[in-house]
Amino acid sequence: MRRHHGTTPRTARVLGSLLLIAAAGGLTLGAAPAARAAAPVPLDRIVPAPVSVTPGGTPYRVTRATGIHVDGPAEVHRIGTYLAGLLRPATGYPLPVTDHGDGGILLRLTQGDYGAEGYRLHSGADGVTLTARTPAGLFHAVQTLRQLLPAAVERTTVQRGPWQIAAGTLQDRPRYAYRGAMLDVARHFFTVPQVKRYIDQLALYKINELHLHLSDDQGWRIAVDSWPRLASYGGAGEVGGGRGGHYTKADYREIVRYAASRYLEVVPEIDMPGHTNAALASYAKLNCDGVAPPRYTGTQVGFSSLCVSKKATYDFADDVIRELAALTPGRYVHLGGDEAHSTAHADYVRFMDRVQPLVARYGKTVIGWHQLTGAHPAKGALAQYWGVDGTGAAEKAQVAAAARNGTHLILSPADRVYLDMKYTARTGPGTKWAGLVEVHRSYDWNPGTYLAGVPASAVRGVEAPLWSETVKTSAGIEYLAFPRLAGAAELGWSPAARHDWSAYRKRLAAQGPRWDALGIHYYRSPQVPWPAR
Ligand code: TNX
Repeated sequence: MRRHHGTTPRTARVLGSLLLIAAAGGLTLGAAPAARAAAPVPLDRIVPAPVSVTPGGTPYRVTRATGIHVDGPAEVHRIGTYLAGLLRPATGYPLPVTDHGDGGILLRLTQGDYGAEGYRLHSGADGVTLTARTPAGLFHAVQTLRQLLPAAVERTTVQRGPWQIAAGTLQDRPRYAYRGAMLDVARHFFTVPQVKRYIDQLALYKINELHLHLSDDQGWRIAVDSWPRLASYGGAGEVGGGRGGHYTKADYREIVRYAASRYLEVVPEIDMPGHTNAALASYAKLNCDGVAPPRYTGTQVGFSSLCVSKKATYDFADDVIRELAALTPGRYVHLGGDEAHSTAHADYVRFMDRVQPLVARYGKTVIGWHQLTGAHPAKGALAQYWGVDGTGAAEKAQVAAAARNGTHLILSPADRVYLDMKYTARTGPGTKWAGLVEVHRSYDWNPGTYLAGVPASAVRGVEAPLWSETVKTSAGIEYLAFPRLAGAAELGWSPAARHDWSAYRKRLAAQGPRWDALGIHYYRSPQVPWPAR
C-alpha cells in the first residue's frame, strides 16, 4: 500500500492523535484536552452501518500484552494472521496469533443464526470476541474491528495509542448477497498491484464481488492460449495511445487468489457482440468482410460488432469462454451485451441464444448488462441494470418483466453508482453522460424499491462500476471511488431501516482520516463534514 510520505515520525504521531480526537468526537482540531482523545469510536460509527448495536460496559484496550486467539480451522488462523498484520505496524505490538488462550481478541466459528456473511462483535474490559458461522463472516467482523480503532491504526509506522474498542455488542449481516464493484481494465490497463490495492479498499467496506471488464474496443486484457493475438496485439494499446497491457494466466490467477483471500469473488467480463474492436483488430476472420480494423484509442462506443453469421465467431466465443471459465473458481461469466448499436436486433438475439449456452456448458452462470433482457436471458442469468432516472418507461418495463420471470437483477444505476461520473462540473476526472453525481445523490436511493414492478426478491444486490476512459492511475481510481464507493457498499449491506443521509454523512466523515492514513486520494465533497486535516 502506498502511504503518506514526507511526514516525520513525530509529526505523524501528533497528526495521528489529532485525527483520533477528530474521529472520536468530531471536536475542533487542536482545541481538545488530551483526555478527550481516549473516547473510543462508537460502535455504530462504521460504514456500512451495522444492523444493530447495544453499547455498554468498559472498552477493551489493545496493549502490548494482547494476543489474537483463533478457534476454528486453518482458515480462521489465516484471518487472525491477517488481522495481526493490519494492527502490528501502527501499534508496534507483537500480537501473537495462537490457537488457545483467553482474553485479548478471539475469532471463533460457531453454528448459529449469523447467515452466510454475518457476525457478532462483543467488546468488554477483558477482550473482544468476533463470532460467525463462516470465515467470510469473521473477515467482515475484522473490517468492523478495524474501523472501531482510531484511524491512525492504518499507518505503517508506530503511532501513539491508546487503542481502545468501544464496549458492547454489535450484530450484523448483509441485506444483499451481491455487493460489487467493477473495474474497467480495458480502457486503461491496471497492473496486478493496482488491482490488489483496489481489492483491499473494497474489502474494508465488505464488498464481496469484483467484476473485471476485461475486454473492450480499446484493449483485450486476458491471455487466451487458443487465440494468442487477442492479448499480444489486441492488448497492446489503450485510450489515449498508451501501451496498454494484459494479464497472463498466472497474473489472473494471482488476482483471483488475492481477491479470495479478501472474500471477494471475481466476475470476469468479456463484452460481446459489441465493444469488440480489440478482438476484431487482432483477427481478420472475426470480421464479416474479413478485414481487420486498426486498433482504437478513442472513447466512442457502439461502433464494433462481432460477425454474427460466421462460424469463426462461435469458435472464438467457445474458446474464450472455456479458457476463462477454467481460470474462474467463481460462479459467473459476464457476457456484456451492452450498446450493441452496430448489431441488428435480430442478430443480437441470435448471437445471445448461441453464446449463453456456452457459459452453462463450462459450468458458469451468465451475467449480462440489462440489454440482455431484450433477448432471451438464459435460465438463472442475472441482468445488470445501468439505466438512469430518465431511462424510458418501455426499457424499464422490459427489465421489470424479465425480473418477474426470474432474471434477477444487479443494480448499477448510472446516475447513482457509476463511479466514473463527475461529482460536479468542476471536479477533475470523469464523464457526465449520466449527469453530475455528488455524494448525496449517489447514496440516496433504495435498491429494494428502485425499479417499479420489480419484486424485492428479484434484486440480488448493488454494484458500483468504474469505467476508466478518464483515469489511468490508482490515485485517479480512488478520487472517483471515494467517497461514493462507501455509499454503494452501504446500500448493498445495511438494512433499509438504517438508511439515513444525515447520519451517514457523519459516519462517512469519520472515514476521511482513515483514507488519509491509508494514502487513499479521495474527493473531499462539501456535502460531508470532514474533520479538518
Ligand atoms: C456506458 S455502461 C458503457 C461503457 C462506458 C460507460 C461510461 C455500459 C454497460 N456501457 O461502455 O464506458 O458508459 O460511463
